[in-house]
Amino acid sequence: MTIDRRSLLKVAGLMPLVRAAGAVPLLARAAASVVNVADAANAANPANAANAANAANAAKMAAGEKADHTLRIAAGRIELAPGHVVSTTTYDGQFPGPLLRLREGRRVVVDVHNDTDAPELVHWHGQRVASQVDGAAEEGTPFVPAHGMRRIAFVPGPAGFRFYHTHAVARGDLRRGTYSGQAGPLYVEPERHAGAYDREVFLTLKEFAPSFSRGGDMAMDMLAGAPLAALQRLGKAADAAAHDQTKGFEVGYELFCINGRMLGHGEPIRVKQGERVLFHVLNASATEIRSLALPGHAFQVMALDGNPVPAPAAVPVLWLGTAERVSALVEMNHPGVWIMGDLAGDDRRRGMGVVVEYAGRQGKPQWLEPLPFRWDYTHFGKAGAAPPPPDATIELTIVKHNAALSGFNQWTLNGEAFSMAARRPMYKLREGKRYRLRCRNASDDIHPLHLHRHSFELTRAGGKPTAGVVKDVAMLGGFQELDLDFVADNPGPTLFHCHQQLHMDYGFMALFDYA
Ligand SMILES: [Cu+2]
Repeated sequence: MTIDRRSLLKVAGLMPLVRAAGAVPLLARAAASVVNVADAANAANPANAANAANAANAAKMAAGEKADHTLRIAAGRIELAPGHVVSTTTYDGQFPGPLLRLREGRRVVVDVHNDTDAPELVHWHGQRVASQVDGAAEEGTPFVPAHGMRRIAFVPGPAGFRFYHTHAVARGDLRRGTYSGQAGPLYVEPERHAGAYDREVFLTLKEFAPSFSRGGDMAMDMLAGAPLAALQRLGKAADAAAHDQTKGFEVGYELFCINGRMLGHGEPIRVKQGERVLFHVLNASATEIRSLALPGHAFQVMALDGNPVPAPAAVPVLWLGTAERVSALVEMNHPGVWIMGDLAGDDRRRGMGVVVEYAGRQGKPQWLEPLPFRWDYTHFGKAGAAPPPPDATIELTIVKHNAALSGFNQWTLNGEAFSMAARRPMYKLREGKRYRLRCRNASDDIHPLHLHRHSFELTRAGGKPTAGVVKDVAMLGGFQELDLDFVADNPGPTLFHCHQQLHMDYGFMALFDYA
């Protein structure tokens, strides 16, 4: 089954109309049936043509201008499997939210309606947008008022696999923030396509039915690199100084799903031998690190967080911190009926997987445990290349204070927990300069670190120098260091934080501003 690339581009503007599971077989049918409608819609919308490549500027939006996309935030119920219906807040009544396909450089107008009782924020994760549009109150983005609407406009980019999600603070309310169903995939179509593949499949990994517990079972030994003694000493000192010697709350989940369906309850991904499938995998978890394996198959990693990697490489397992994306090609060369799923057996048995079924094959889906494998970003980097030296290095030392806030762990960066009341910029950036964030983790947790409105280049991970891997979220291992370089090329308040909802809600944030 081959999707014609041109047809896909043509239906870009209509994708929000395709409701339901977000898997690409649907997309393929849509491509065949609505191309003419999409063309007509584009032609009928002068905003698309007239404002192509214009800078996003809310003030310029004519009152009568038609929105290219509408998102509706509302309480709803989603059926993950028969007997497993969850009540949560979603976009357009579905989980994941509709796959939005935008064109790089072509301005879009989006109307965000909020039918809930609480103010909301939609964050355009991984895109180079203005602070007013980005969807982070910490940066000054206005809320979408409860029972209200906010119209925004921006120029999509950079090209690649992005996503959108709520940026509301949840703290102790597990119905709020990224614990809810407010997440959806977004693809910014590049001007030119690279890579030979037959079809694309978008997979959104997500847990529901959260609850608090003491202690967690987060995978710890899956990242390359070794703990640093100096950071372990810092962590020990913080533990000794804590008033409460117990561990803080963690979040666990009862239900797990891919594209909104538990393993065995969604449509299988139907493939043919010899087909080359490009999987776009999104970890939309609030707190968890996820893995994905397909027995007997290798993933050829082509892009991380939507950005092509310098050295595509084959791996047996994908590992994704919260909010990370991996685009990986799989050559379907091992016929059977397989479970593509998480390595965590409990999570897989409670839904974290999807069946891959070869044409003409039947039977019970099979799972085989892959050999142990450590995830190493530098595998995909430029070998031997040295990144340009930064103009300045910003050191950030991360410390956990056990159960310091009513039983929740508190997080500090250089001794400071982020305060929304103060919103004090930790550092003033100069436009055009290249900065290195040297992140030092004095805790045993893995932190998926996220920089808003900018992409960064990994320059050292797990103790190894690297270059050319460009991301917007990267996992920092327990008691490890991670160097992230970025160019200050998008003025405005810019948020840096751990994407683990429990961490960001309890101090693990820093605000940068431009001088
Ligand atoms: Cu964290």
